[in-house]
Amino acid sequence: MENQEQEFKSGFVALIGPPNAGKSTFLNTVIGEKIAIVTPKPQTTRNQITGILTREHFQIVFIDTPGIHQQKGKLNSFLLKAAFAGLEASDVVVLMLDGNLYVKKTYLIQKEVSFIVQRLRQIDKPLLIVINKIDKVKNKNLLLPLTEEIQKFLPEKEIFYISALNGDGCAEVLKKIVELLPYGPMLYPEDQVSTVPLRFLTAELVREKLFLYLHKEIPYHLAVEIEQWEEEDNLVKIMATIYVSRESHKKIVIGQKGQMLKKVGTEARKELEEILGKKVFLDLWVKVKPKWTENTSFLISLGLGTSNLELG
Ligand SMILES: Nc1nc2c(ncn2[C@@H]2O[C@H](COP(=O)(O)OP(=O)(O)OP(=O)(O)O)[C@@H](O)[C@H]2O)c(=O)[nH]1
Ligand SMILES: [Mg+2]
Repeated sequence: MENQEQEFKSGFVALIGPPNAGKSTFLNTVIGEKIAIVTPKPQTTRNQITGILTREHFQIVFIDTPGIHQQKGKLNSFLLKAAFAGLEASDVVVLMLDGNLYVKKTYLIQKEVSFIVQRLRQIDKPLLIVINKIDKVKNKNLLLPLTEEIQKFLPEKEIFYISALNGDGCAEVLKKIVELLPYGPMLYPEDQVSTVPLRFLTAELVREKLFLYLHKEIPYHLAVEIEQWEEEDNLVKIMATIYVSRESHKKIVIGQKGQMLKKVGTEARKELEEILGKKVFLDLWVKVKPKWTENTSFLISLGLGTSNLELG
């Protein structure tokens, strides 16, 4: 028994990178469950989201983080804080990059990643570079110049090529992470896959559908808050508010004859029913809250940019 404990490895692994690199997709794939919402739009993730992978000899606690970018505004500064806090809390760092984006535009890497690299240089932690979306790279020869470009500013770091979408290469990344993890005890119960509370996941699922169906600036100016959560025998009654920053956005979120809100509500409800194994009654309301993205106390009340690690 003693020997077994000594061999057990555990720790936190931060998933960081520019928006839209596939961090949340990777998290869901390796955990085998949908924990983090995923959309084709950048800046989908707004909090630290944990995914826990437990096997006989290790427990990896992944911390998915908001994509790092340098846009201005209070909401963005909250997101950045959450991303860098994830980095600070981790034992191993995975820098994820969208390989398909950069094979066409290698010049972009320097611009997008230098800000992250600056931060990485300030901390002394094992770092893996993961080039994602290689299922989309038809000509694999193009990965060579991309690799050389990355090595210019991140020399001597091991580079992995994966598809988070179909799982190719993910096992090799996991194997390397386990190698780098410190020895230590199990941090969470072995059957726990996340520390994300169900209420939070519910709000996220609603936000995911809104992100999928709404365009331009609207997704970036909305937030979802769960107002009520009542459980009965085989039914969960949930009331949620969708905050938008303008009256014109409210009209679009509701849609003609309420169609958009209905579509969003139905899709989120179906997914929730599967997760909860219960019938769900989901009541969505839309409220205008002007300039909420610049309202510090409101951002705090929404729990934006924060970690849910302590809730484990
Ligand atoms: N083809 C392909 N698409 C991928 C892959 N991984 C992620 N995607 C897609 O890329 C988009 C962004 O994925 P996310 O997982 O939300 O990216 P993210 O890094 O978490 O983005 P933020 O939360 O905005 O920082 C989604 O449309 C995914 O389906 C992959 O391996 N191959
Ligand atoms: Mg994400």
